[in-house]
Amino acid sequence: MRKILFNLSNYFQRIQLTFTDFDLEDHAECAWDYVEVKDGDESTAGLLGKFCGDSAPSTLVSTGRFLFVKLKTDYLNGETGFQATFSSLKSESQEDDDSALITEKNGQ
Ligand SMILES: [Ca+2]
Repeated sequence: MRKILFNLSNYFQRIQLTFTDFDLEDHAECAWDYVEVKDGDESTAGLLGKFCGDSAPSTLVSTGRFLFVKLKTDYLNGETGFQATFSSLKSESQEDDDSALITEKNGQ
């Protein structure tokens, strides 16, 4: 099992994860091999999706500065796995803060 926790230092950023290549052992409930993506850190986070098979999930975006990715594989029938890229996005609250600052400056 492999685990990756994206943890941005900026509280006002979100993480965008895009799968560029995806092939895991297929199963109707993804019981054997799968990627699990959670919206937050490991223990408490809500599930954004659990994926297997050979069609790449669509782009996922966290609501905050954490995104957790877990790859689980068993001892049989491995495929090539996955590749993904990530980038950080400004959250809406950051944009609100920016506009508040601008308003404040204009008012001086
Ligand atoms: Ca397997």
